[in-house]
Amino acid sequence: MSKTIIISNRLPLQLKIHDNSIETIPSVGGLATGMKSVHSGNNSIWIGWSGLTEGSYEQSLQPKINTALREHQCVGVALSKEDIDGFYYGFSNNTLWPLFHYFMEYTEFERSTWESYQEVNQKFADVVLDQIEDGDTVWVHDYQLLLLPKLIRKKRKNVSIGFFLHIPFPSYEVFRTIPCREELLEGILGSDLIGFHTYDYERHFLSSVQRILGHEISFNNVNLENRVVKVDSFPMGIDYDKFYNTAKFHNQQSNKERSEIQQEIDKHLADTNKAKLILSIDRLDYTKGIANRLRAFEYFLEKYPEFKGKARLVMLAVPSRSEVPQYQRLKNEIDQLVGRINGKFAEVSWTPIWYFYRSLPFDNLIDLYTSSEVALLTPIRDGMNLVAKEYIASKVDKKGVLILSEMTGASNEMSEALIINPNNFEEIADTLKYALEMPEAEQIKRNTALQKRLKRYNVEKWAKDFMQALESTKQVSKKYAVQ
Ligand code: ADQ
Repeated sequence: MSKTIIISNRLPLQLKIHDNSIETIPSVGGLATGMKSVHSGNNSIWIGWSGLTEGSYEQSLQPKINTALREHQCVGVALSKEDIDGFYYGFSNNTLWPLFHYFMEYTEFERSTWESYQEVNQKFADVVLDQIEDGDTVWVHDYQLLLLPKLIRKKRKNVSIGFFLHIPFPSYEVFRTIPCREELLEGILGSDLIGFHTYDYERHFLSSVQRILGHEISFNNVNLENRVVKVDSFPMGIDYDKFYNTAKFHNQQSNKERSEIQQEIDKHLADTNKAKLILSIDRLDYTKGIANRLRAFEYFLEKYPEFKGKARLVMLAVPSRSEVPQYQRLKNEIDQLVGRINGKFAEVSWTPIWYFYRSLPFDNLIDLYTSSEVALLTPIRDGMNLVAKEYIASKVDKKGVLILSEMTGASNEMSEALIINPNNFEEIADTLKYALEMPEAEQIKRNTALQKRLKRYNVEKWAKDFMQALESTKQVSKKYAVQ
């Protein structure tokens, strides 16, 4: 019986070693949730790195680790610290991540990290080839594994391969600057189906394929000598019911049952002079436009001083890639900006910014979503941005205003939000004023339309649509085989 193999850089669980035993903590992230319908029963396996580098634990524990992974239908790819430095921090996050997000000034190209990227993609391929059989279906995820589809296809002709990119695909003019552009495109083209969050990313990819490799494109198909590769957009959704139902449950909880953070928020809301809360949540990453957002908020308070004491920015930044100097510099910049703005505007009874630099448990995240009148999300570039969708899904009473950067994939599907250019401080300041004063009836009207769409196109539907499209490419391949 044929099976499905999901492959991502990280496995959907975390491993913890306690003396002689292994604890597995399943991930609750969007991808793991979305894959539930695909990664279920005994008919699928998930291949990826476990998060433990070779040599960081006793070798005698390896059989136990393998067994623990097997219980979750997972198979680990063994990576050394050098692999992680070169492949992950190096080529993936110092070359591909900034380039694909149009941060060309941050993009480094080093032969050694490119070599490490090729070696690690080969390591993934070796594990996959060990597991795969004719007739199986493979779904490869994201920018760390761009070479993998071709490496699998080279050895296995009779399998279906899908690839999905979670970040933007840049325009041809940007993509062409990378020295290994042919190898990257050929790597992805090992697939039968290639998926992006938006139609724009799809067009950019097709344009690069045509102009760099010279392949013929018809509609959204790439015609290779002996195969057709289908390219399409699949905007990723969220687990809508989980956010909506948890928010509903929190609204019904008694005071005693409420989390510490919610009790603090309750105290704040009980204050008759309460300031409205403007929420922002992201990983601390330069693509998310956090520094821009702070400067725009500062400008807003200068332009509309009547909001001093009446509005407050609640900014949650999740530590991310904190070993990379670029990210450390960004953290310093943000610390300074928050300090400067708070120092400049604070009053005895009001501080303009509440800044949290940490990861919060899911329940606290929901509390923040439900308690904020406005969400201000200003990425400079973002493949999709799930926070925007989660904020709207958590608004059980349909009240709340989403301000969203036009540079996110999510803005394409969320036209009822207030869409802004993250570099235009004038526009952000005016939009913030508009959002804080928006009548409730307008909020409800906008959010009713947004929620309807998000509920229908949830993450499960996203995974199902992709798998169905991959299945239908098999028919096309068969036709080619006959001709
Ligand atoms: P990310 O860049 O990580 O994902 P995003 O889509 O916003 O960005 O997802 C972040 C996730 O982390 C959300 O589900 C959110 O709930 C969670 N999260 C954020 N802050 C948190 C906190 N403080 N504590 C706990 N959880 C927190 C990449 C791409 C995106 C794309 C996704 C999915 O960069 O563009 O939308 O993959 O494809």
